[in-house]
Amino acid sequence: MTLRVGLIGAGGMGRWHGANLRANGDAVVVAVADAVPEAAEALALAHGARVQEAQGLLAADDVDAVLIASPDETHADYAVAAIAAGKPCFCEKPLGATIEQAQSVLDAEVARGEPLVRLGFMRELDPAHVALAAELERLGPITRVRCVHRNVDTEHRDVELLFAQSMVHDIHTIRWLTGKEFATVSVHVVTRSDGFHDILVVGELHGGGLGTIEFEDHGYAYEVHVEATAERGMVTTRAHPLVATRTGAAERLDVGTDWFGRFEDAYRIEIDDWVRSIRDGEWRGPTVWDGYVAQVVVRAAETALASGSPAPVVLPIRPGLYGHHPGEEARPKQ
Ligand code: ISE
Repeated sequence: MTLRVGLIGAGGMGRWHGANLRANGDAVVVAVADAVPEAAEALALAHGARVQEAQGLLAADDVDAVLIASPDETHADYAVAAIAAGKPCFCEKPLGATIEQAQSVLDAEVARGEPLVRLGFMRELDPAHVALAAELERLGPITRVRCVHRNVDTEHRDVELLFAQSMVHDIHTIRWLTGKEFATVSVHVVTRSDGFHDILVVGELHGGGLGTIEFEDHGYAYEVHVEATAERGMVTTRAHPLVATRTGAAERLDVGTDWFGRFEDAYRIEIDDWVRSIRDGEWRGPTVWDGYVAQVVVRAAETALASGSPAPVVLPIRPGLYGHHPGEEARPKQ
């Protein structure tokens, strides 16, 4: 049966996910909500859907599942409402704009006792990341994960926002690959003369190992790489794209300037997997717990930045609902 989706947020991510839902074939967007009426109308028209305000959409009988791609600070309230309505929900990252917002979704889902929200940490579905994780399985315990993340921002975001909006991805990658939680984080930031930043986050992991994040907000291109060292070797993702062009006796790689190109496949695969998982009645993918933990690490990074010293990452006990860490499932015991 076709999955009828209510789409909240008609900006760039909403349009992108909407296009992937349409391409999926087993899902249809039936309602669109956005604070900007013209944006909602344009996207609704493109899908042959109706425009509806978010609370009505969440409650509507003909909306089987909800996709949240609205501004960050609205994610948590809509996710809590989707949980209250008992509807499967795909929520773009971050889970909330603050740790308190993220906590409210965690509390709601734990109280309901069933996972309904899948978080948009799409790198878990990116073929390069998946291949890297598979290779690592042969190489013994991971000792170090190095994440490199370059953006081509034109607007200045403050460092706290870069942690919360951008580096949450890298935090999740480190947790997902190692199956370990952060114990401490330290942060080094150099602000350039143009106001953009070079940031280095060093995380010590429980049970041993290091996770590092090298981030710059205004680089020469959009790039995301991972290099993971294990006891018997090292694996690294290759540069995007898949082809190199030689002309004029030189080789050119069009690396791109945004995440839509780099993660095009990952976005499509995560939406296809979300639709399939609902149809199969089998919940999977990045969890509310993953989103919450990423924000606890972000809070520790903010503390480390302010104090200039490493800050501990203090987590509550993982609720039973989230049974195991995603990395524990992905990586067999070695
Ligand atoms: C953006 O919001 C994303 O989610 C991208 O994946 C990330 O690379 C970028 O830094 C964020 O601003």
